Amino acid sequence: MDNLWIWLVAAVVVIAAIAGIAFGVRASRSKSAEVEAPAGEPQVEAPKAAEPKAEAAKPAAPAVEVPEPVEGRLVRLRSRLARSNNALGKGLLALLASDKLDDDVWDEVEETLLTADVGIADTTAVVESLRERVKVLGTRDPEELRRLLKAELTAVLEPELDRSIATVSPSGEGPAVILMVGVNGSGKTTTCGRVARVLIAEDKTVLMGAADTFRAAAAEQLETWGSRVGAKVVRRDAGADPASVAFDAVKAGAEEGADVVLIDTAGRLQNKAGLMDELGKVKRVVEKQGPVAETLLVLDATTGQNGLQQAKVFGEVCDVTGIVLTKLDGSAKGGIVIAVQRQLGVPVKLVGLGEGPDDLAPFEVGAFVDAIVDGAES
Ligand SMILES: Nc1nc2c(ncn2[C@@H]2O[C@H](COP(=O)(O)OP(=O)(O)O)[C@@H](O)[C@H]2O)c(=O)[nH]1
Ligand SMILES: [Mg+2]
Repeated sequence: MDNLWIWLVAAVVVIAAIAGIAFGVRASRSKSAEVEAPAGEPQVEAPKAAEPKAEAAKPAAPAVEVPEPVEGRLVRLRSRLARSNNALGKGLLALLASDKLDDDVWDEVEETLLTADVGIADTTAVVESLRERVKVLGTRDPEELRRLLKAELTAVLEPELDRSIATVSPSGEGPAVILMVGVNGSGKTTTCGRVARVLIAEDKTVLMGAADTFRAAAAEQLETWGSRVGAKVVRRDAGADPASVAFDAVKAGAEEGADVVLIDTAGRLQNKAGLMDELGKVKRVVEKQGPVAETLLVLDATTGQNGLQQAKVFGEVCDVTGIVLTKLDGSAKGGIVIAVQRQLGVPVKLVGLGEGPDDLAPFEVGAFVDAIVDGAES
């Protein structure tokens, strides 16, 4: 019995010793692994060392993104345009395909156009002309009617207008200054960024001025775009005089030999006199250094008649040379393009069809009409 006890104790001691040795070996192995890893296992170390490097490089040299080509952008974004304006094209074609094209049908055609925000003058013009041509040609062929409808819509959109964005100063000297105006939330800052992105891709140097000094966030938003696209931004603290920021931006642009200076302005529309004072001053101050090349009015397409009212006020306050119609992707009323152009007598030059950096397209009458009449396909 005694012997058995001795053996048992001995066995426990031996087992404990073996376990202890094993644990010790493991512990020292993992310790040595910790210590040795950097030298002995470079493949493990590599990503560790690379990570902080990549992080450190980020703020210093952000990667400048390259945009998608501008040519054919409207065609690429066609499905968004067609989706949002389905009611217009499909509705009109369905009506024109009616068994009898009587007064009631023509009244409905008129109503469809008015509902799509086309505006009374152009609606009347389109309907009268279409009616006349259908009568003269005596046609009931759907393809022929589609062609006639497209021709009428094209005509009221005035395809002959110059829709290019000026990138050369009218004086021939210094940067081309582009003022971005419009009410808050219409998409001015976004448009500055997206236009800069395209110009930079065309090898132009662009500087942006944050003349919306009413909110600190506005200048930050512009700076974010600036670092993303590779454009320098001139800004001051919130509350600074917008005109002097604009002046500084144009001055810096001239000194640095920038091709284009984009001025992002504030759009408080509390009263016309205030707006006139503010934008008038920005323009006057900028023009001490040379004429403004372009004043782009940014309008939110989803605001409909309200947008037209804004267009009227801005048109009276500043010399608008082009319209940027944003958020056309969210509007079921593509007719606003026709109405706003008519209202101001200046062309729609760019359209926004989403929030992405490449969702701004040059406005092309043909592609637009095809999209709203034919829909997403063909
Ligand atoms: N869906 C859509 N959103 C847009 C478009 N353009 C701008 N936005 C959005 O509208 C909001 C206001 O834009 P912002 O540039 O800050 O307007 P600002 O106050 O005039 O400078 C932002 O959330 C933009 O992303 C567009 O074409 N489509
Ligand atoms: Mg803004």
